[in-house]
Amino acid sequence: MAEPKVDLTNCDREPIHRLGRVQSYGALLALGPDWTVLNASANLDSILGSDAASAIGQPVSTLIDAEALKRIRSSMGAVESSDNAVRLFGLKVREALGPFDVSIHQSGRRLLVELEPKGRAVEVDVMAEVHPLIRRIRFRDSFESLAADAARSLRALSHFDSVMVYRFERDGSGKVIAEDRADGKRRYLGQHFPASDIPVQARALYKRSLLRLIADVSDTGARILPEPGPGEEELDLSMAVTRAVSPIHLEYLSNMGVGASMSVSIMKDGELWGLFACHHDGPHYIDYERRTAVEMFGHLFSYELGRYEESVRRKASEDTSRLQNRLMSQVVDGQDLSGPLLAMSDGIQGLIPHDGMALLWAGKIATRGDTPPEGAIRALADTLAAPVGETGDVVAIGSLASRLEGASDYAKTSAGALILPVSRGGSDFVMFFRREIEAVMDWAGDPSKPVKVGPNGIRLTPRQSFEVWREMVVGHCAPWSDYALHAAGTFRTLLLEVVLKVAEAQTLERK
Ligand code: BLA
Repeated sequence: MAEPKVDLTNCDREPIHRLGRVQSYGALLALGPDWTVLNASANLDSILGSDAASAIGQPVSTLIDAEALKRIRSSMGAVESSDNAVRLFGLKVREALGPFDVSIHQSGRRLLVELEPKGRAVEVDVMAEVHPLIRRIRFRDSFESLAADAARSLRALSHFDSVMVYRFERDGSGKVIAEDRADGKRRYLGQHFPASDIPVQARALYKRSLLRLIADVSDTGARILPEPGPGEEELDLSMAVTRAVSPIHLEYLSNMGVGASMSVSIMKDGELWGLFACHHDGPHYIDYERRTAVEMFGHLFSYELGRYEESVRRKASEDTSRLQNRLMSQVVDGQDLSGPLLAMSDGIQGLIPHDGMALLWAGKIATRGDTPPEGAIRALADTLAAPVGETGDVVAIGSLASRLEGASDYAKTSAGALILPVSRGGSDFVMFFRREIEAVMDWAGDPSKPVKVGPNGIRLTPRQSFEVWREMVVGHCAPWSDYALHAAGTFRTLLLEVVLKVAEAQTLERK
């Protein structure tokens, strides 16, 4: 079945796990239940010295020595699920050849065996190298320094020319939050890119398979034989370490002037939080054993990230209860709440970053900092009153223009809002406003302009990607983070308690 043509408008549909090719650094064999070779990559010859077409239909024992097969078989207990590959390093696959790193996993009903010649001149103990680097990754003062330390360590371990930490926002777009380069320069630090640069199916794969090596951007790879017949599909290479790369992404990398790329997933709570994106000027291969050490490093960083966010959360809840105590004491004094609440804008800044704050309380409006005009605040409340009154949830708005006419007039200073309904009737609100996201980038002298323009034009360069992202965010504020939403939820609960206390106090006064 012919796949629909993939272009820049339907990237999310490209079946990147079924391209029918492997990268040239390894050979792939697919075995049936009786260990007969059903598929072999055309480069079997250059990797193992055996012709791929003639290997098909033969028992695997014609390709791999009995001793090595025994080791493979005895390690197979660990292949419980297809997402769990067995790794064997330095295996003597054939007496006459050097050692291989081997990955074995189940894909559908086939067992995929991938073989990478180790070709190491000197024996190196990667685990001895990774240990001190891992010890260095301990959270100290700020998250930025943790990310920068990690980028530096990963560059030392992987020998790539450049390592970036790329963090996803809630909308799937991403930002480079750390960059460590051999030439000491900063090229992409602080820059944003649209979600489409890493399509959804690629992100889904990086959640299952945590390391992706693209060893040579100019390598078109080797075909897996035989080609599928009518009605048959290419092999599912989702978990294959030699999976070949989408031509669109290869074009992106080559336009970027990159010769090799590697990404390592950073996970948080089972979700893809970000990636280490590693680049090399020329082709760059690191063996499976070193890649495994890199992956371990990624795991550790993910763990430290979780600990860091936990500590931030703890501090936020301490800060919130301190705020609550302050508010409560003022309520007891019988003060009007608007003043004290607005005065808290600064204290809340660390929990909910904002440029302005408004209270719509018993029909009156009080504001601080940059907010939309009063009429717009009331109109906004009207659009929310009914649905919000029912669910009582915090509402995050990235672009007020999506709800209000004329919002572009004040978007520069108040582009988005976080709204906390604080009465059951749905008429009282605390609103936080945020100005339009900073979308200015200094690309002066940037070498990432197209090196050559490929079939898909210049869209496939970071500079153009940035432009796409910039167009998407006009009139938007920076995305409200999960953390701000969580803090807003806690803050709202606290306010409801305070409102209740005020009502009680007023009832008492009346008696
Ligand atoms: C994959 N795109 C990727 C990856 C990264 C990026 C890091 C992971 C694979 C790798 O390590 O190279 C994007 N790389 C970036 C960005 C920066 C960077 C943003 O260094 C910024 C500094 N890409 C596009 C468009 C499409 C696209 C428009 O820009 C589709 C039409 C596709 N990107 C694409 C595909 C993959 C990908 C298909 C998956 C590659 C694979 O794993 O097979």
